[in-house]
Amino acid sequence: MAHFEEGTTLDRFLLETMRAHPGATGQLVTLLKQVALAGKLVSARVQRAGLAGMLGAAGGMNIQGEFVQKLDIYANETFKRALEHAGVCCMIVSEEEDGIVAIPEAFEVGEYCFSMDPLDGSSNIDTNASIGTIFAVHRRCTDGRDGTAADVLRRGRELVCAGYIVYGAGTVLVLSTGEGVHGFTLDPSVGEFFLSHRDLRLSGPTRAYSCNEAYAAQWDPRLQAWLASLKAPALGWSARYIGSLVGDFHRNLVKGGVFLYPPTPKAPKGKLRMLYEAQPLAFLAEAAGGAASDGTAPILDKVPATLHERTPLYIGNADAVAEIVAALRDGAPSRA
Ligand code: AHM
Ligand code: MG
Repeated sequence: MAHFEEGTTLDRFLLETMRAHPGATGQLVTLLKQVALAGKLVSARVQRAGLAGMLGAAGGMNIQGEFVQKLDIYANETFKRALEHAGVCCMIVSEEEDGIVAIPEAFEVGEYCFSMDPLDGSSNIDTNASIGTIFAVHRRCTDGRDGTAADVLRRGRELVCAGYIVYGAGTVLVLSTGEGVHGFTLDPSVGEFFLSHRDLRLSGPTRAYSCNEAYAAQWDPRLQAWLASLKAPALGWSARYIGSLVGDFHRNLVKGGVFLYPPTPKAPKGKLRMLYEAQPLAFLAEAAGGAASDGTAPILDKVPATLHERTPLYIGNADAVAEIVAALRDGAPSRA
């Protein structure tokens, strides 16, 4: 892969990466440029939403709730509009839509399938905590004009690209085509993403966990025992939970850590969705040297049966994910 200096624009990175792959049609570059465009639009709207959320809090919960809902819809519509006319997609799947979103007849179709959670963690908007867009890109495997469920209900290892845009203190786009994981920070003064996190790695021993510990009593007792075993002061673990998957994953990718969303008796498959949350983040985790599991098998080896299928998720540094899988199988390790 070409060597990129920090400060390289996203456009230059995409074009030079494409040139390094003879035979590339340019459709993926166009797709990712449209993702970046939509991300800039949503980022601008999220920044204004923070202000509106503060005003709404004084006026009552209903207005605020309605606003949050509007922002979810805005993100969904913005990403759909940005991608449907570019001639690079044959279908879109969104957390906000029950079925496949077809490309309108007025537009050309392309070879890629785009799956997304347009605004993950949107319950955090009014707290000004990080939220984000998560996306997964498949190259279609069926013929015909429109893509079908068979084009996306595949092993995560068949993804050609995955990424997210986190709207936090800054807006950062993180992506991988399988060769490293790179982050680009939006400079709002010029409206451009610049390479800011080159070759992010999930390496070294983990010392931070992210989970909603209020649910712990409902988890597998072996997982509870693993969590309890981390709390010996000498081990130096910290808990860090935003309650926004994309924000928690980003923190762990930059600083190291493991995220858990285990199943409970009431939610035997957990909460998070396989196609547009677990698979793309697992693709990034593995490309960064980390791991992702549903508790028994790597997420990337699983095939979702439906567009909105849920999965338990353990994701982050490989040592911690391996420990969790072992604890769920054999019981928690002794830290003595
Ligand atoms: P969403 O996609 O509707 O925003 O829901 C998913 C979110 C994740 O971002 C986050 O990890 C999780 O829900 C938090 O759930 P909980 O409030 O149960 O801890
Ligand atoms: Mg989500």
